[in-house]
Amino acid sequence: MFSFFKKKKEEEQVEKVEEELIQEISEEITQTTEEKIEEVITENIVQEEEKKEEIVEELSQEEKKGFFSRALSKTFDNIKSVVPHKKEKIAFDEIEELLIEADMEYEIIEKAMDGLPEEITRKQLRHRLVMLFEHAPDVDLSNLPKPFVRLIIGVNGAGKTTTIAKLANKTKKEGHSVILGAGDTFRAAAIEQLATWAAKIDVPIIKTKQGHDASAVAYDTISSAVAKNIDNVIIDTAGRLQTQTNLSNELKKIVKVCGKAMDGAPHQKLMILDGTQGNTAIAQAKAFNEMVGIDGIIVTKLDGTAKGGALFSISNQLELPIFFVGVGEKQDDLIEFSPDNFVDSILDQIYTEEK
Ligand SMILES: Nc1nc2c(ncn2[C@@H]2O[C@H](COP(=O)(O)OP(=O)(O)O)[C@@H](O)[C@H]2O)c(=O)[nH]1
Ligand SMILES: [Mg+2]
Repeated sequence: MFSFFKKKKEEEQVEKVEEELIQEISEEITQTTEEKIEEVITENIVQEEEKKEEIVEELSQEEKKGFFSRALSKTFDNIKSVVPHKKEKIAFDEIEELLIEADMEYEIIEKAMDGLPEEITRKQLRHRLVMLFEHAPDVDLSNLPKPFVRLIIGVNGAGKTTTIAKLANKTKKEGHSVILGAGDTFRAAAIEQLATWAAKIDVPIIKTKQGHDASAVAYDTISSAVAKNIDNVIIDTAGRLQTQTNLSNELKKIVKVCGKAMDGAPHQKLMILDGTQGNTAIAQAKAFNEMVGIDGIIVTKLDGTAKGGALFSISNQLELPIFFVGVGEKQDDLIEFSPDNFVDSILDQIYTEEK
C-alpha cells in the first residue's frame, strides 16, 4: 500500500518535471523564434534604410546634374550645333570643335586630348575632362576653425555681394550661424545692398558709413563672431578703388587685420568670377592672386552664358578649385561644384552610352 503511494508520488513528480521541462523548452523555442523574427525585421529595416539612402544619394546626384543642365543650356546649344545626335563614339575633330564652341581654351583642349584615338568613347573623354579639375578643394569640412572666416574678393559687378547672400543662406539652412561684414565701404550702395540681403535672410551684419576703413569692419565682424560664438564670418570687399594700387593695399591690409582679430584668419580668400566673361576672367583672377593669394573660386552667372567650358580653363590655368557656381540672382541659386557632375551633364548631351 505504502509502496503504491510512493510509486504514485514518484510518477507525479516525474510528470511534473517533464511538464516543467516541456514548458521551459517551448518557452525557449518561442523566445529564440521571437529573437529570430526580430533580427530579420531589423535586418530588413536596415536594408530598407540603406536602399532609401542610396536612392536619395542617386536623386541628389541627378538633381545636381539637372541643375547643371539647366544652368548650362546655352553652352549645350553650342555643343549640339557640332554633334546634333548622340553617338557611341565621337571623332577627335568633332570633340575638339565642340570644346572650342563651349569656350574651352585651345591650349587646354590640346592638353586634355593628347594621345586620344580618332574615335573617342565617353569613358575616355570623361577621364580626361575630369582630370582638368585636379585642383580639388582640400578643406577638412569636419574640422573647421570657429569662426570660419571667408573673405570675398573680385571686380565690381562680378557678383560678390549676391554670392555672399547665397553663401549665408546656404550656411544658415545647414544649421550653422553666420555673420556678414560689409567691407565694400567704397560705395554706399554696396553697404545697403548687403544690409538688405542680411535682413532678408535674417542674419546679423556689421557695417559702417561709406568711406570708413574696410579693415576695421573686418576686425569688428570677426570679433563679434568670437564674442557671440558664431560659426561663420563672410566679409565683402571693394572691387574697385581710385587706383589698382589702392585696391591692392586695401586688400592686403584687410587680410592682415583679419589675422589680428583671429589667428589664421581669413581661412579662405574666395575669388568671384563672372562666368559670362569666359576666359578673360582668368587674367583678373591672376591679378588678384598676385595681390593677396586666392584659395578657391566661385563662378557666377553660369545661367546666362554659353561659355560653360571656360570652367575647365579657369580651374586648370589658375590651379585652383572651383567651390561653387552661381546660376541665378536669387538666394538659392548656388550649386556646389562637382567636376564629376559637371562633366557628366556635358557628356549626356553627346553620348548615347550612359555613365
Ligand atoms: N543671372 C545671374 N546674375 C547674377 C548672378 N550672380 C550675381 N548676379 C547679378 O550680377 C549683378 C552684380 O552682382 P553684385 O553681387 O552686386 O556684384 P559685386 O559688385 O561683385 O558685389 C547683380 O545684378 C546680380 O543680381 C548669377 O549667378 N546669375
Ligand atoms: Mg558688391
